[in-house]
Amino acid sequence: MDRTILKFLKAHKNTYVSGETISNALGVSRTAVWKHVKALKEAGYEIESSSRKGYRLLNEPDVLTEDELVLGMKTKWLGKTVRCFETIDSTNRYAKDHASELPHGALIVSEEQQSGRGRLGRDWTSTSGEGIWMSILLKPDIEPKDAPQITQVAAAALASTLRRICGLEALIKWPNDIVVGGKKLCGILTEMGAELGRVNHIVLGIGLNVNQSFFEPELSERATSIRLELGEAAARKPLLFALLQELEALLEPYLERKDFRPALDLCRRHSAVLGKRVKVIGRKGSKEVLAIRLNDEGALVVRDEQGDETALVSGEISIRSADGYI
Ligand code: BT5
Repeated sequence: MDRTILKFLKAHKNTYVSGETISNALGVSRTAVWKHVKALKEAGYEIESSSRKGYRLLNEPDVLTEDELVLGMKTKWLGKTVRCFETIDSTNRYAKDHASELPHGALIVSEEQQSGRGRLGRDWTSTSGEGIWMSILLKPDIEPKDAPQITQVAAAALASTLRRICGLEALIKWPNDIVVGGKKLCGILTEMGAELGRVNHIVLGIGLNVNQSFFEPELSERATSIRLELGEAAARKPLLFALLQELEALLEPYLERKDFRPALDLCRRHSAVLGKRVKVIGRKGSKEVLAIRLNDEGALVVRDEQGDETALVSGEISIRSADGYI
């Protein structure tokens, strides 16, 4: 579909523009305009047509299509190359497989994922049209050991955007969850392609529950959505644009000057675990400790019953509160 006609209608939203005006402005035939408008209507756009006055765009569907994302993106470099899917196995898998041909900052979005991935081979439920399921490809000049900081930058951007745009008390459950009211609203999966000492690419995967009105029994105890929290549906598009802007603003100092401070400050301010007794679950079992602080590298410093302090690096660790999910 020709994006220029949609762009023109958006620029004149709620006012009539004649087929002739559009055809003259864009150098396309009136029949082509008519055909595009028909296709847009079929895609869910509410457009009034009047033989006398022309066309009037009244409402746009909340779809995450390439047209919508390209036309609405407010960032400088993040998400300037966009790939959108109706359905896919996993946007992280796609970003990884196409990492060599896609540029730094490319955005992959799908309305649905059939095999959405969590960490350590776990699944991520990604029902159609109800969330933001996306991956961002980054080609940063950082060392592999610092890759977990990208997860922290994303968590900071998510928490602050969800607070600002949705008014939610979003907290960061180190290292990769955003929780609201003790339930998981969002998960982050950062995967890396690296050689010895050098990062080739990072795939930053974000799954954000937006409009689910219920979850399957195995998730309902611990998962939530923006809709369940606010009691009404939320528009995904403006949220996605705001999130990418915030992410870009926090990534820039980090990628350009290794300045992790702005993201770290947000992670500290909006932490769900600091000052709490938590259970740290690793490969070798679990242990109850006190979460004391995030150090300057973004590692979680915990103190055990003997008073010994350890800095945990995110990798393969999960955290639970002493008596529940958090
Ligand atoms: C995560 O893993 O939280 C990372 C999730 C990343 C998903 C995004 S979506 C776009 C991109 N493409 C992908 O294929 N993945 C990324 P982890 O901390 O391991 O948590 C996984 C656990 O969260 C599961 O075992 C479930 O218990 C729970 N879970 C699954 N789906 C959920 C959902 N929609 N909402 C809340 N919790 C969920």
